[in-house]
Amino acid sequence: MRNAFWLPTAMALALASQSNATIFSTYGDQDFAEGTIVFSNDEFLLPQAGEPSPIGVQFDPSTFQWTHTFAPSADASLLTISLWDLDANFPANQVASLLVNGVAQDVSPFEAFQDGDRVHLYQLPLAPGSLSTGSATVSLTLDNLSGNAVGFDFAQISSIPEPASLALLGGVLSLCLRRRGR
Ligand SMILES: [Ca+2]
Ligand SMILES: [Ca+2]
Ligand SMILES: [Ca+2]
Repeated sequence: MRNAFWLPTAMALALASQSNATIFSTYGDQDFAEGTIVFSNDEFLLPQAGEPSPIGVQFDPSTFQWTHTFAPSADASLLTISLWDLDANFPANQVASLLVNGVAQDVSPFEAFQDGDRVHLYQLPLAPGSLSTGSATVSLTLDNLSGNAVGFDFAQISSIPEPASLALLGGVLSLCLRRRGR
């Protein structure tokens, strides 16, 4: 009986966690998973064919921007930006500024990974009301790269998983563990 109970519960948990975040807009498409090592500009650029500017490789210093459009929403939201080879271990901020609809965002998350040659998905919570107009123009300034090139794979705006759903998941999980322990 134990397995008969556990399997459907695990499936329910998997389904619940998948439906937890809503994707509002994706700019470009994801070609590299978090943590992928890419060895050259050419290797990074090959799968970017056909994607809109400024997807591709950027040099120092540069400012580039793109616009997300979506149905207006009051949801709390998360901006994910995938960059390759940011080399945040160099002094100062390699992402010097990030504006969303002209509002400056915290750039400290871009210092989180100090390794080079890898793709990282940087996740930035957006201020409440950021999705109210149905469009978000993102402007990103690179600086202090020491001649390095940085790849831009894709960007995405999604909802933040709701605490209520997480609490529900936690409750179901603890119930499962209690039953398994009997
Ligand atoms: Ca692609
Ligand atoms: Ca740095
Ligand atoms: Ca891409």
